[in-house]
Amino acid sequence: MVLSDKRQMSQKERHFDLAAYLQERQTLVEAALDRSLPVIYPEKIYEAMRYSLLAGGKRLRPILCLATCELIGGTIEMAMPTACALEMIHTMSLIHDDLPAMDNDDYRRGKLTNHKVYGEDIAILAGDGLLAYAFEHVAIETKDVPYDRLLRIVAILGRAVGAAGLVGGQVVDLESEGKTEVCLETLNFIHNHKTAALLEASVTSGSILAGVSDADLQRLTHYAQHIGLAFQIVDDVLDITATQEELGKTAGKDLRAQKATYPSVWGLEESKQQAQVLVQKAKAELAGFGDRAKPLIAIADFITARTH
Ligand code: GRG
Repeated sequence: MVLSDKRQMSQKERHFDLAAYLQERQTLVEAALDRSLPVIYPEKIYEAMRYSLLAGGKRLRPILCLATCELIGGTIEMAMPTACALEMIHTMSLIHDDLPAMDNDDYRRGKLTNHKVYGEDIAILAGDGLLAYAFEHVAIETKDVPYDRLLRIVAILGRAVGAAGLVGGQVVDLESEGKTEVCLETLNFIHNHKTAALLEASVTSGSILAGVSDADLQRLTHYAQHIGLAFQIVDDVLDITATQEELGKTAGKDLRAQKATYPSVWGLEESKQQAQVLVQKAKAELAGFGDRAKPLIAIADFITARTH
């Protein structure tokens, strides 16, 4: 074998096909979500919950949960109920975020928002139903995991959702609306809570299910915090640069609402650079895991490369 063949071969071996990986994981997650929530009486609420839960989306949170569980030596089966619960929580937060009392959006994931189809009353209840069901689903459906780990998962999910997580971030976001001067500290608080908290819970819960050590958990937590903030910076950039078709929701909303965003503080180019720096820091946290961390490394790169 000549040197160039060898070089090509080792490049091939090193290559990780993220698109194929994401496609395969999305299919598994979609099927599990579909099975998780059958329609029973009263049908209307189950249909409303399923409408948003099965409306597509990247399924990034469940995929991260499955990936970290496997990284630490666990199985997809162990993590799937938690992965589904993370998507139920994420979906309920989107339903409530889209309500007229919050962001007042008509489109989400390329479809009419839940309240546009079912009305505000049912949309609120569909969100509440999904939130409660997420915890029930983890508790009832998780198999082959010691109870002490399961209890930690319940605590992690509760913290990520409540005032120390999504709810707290949303409150400060609402308070900051219309204010011309929002400092970087406040902006970071909002997004560390609204966006990064659930991504962190996705990464840590998967690894805890598999019995992660304290040292590895710390590395994975740092990885998640970095990609969480990078994800939001890119989200703010895409709100300016992407189309409604690409986003599946109204584009340019932040500018019109005069919302403080990373591009409004740093400008577009600096925001893109800051996101890159965070992704590099995230990947550096994975150095000790070797080749097993390839999916998490590729997902970190995907965060800055994504177009929706
Ligand atoms: C959690 C009890 C409770 C209430 C909700 C409304 C609210 C409190 C919080 C807002 C949370 C929120 C909407 C954060 C934005 C997070 C974000 C970046 C969403 C977009 O995530 P993607 O791009 O979406 O992963 P897809 O559709 O691909 O899943």
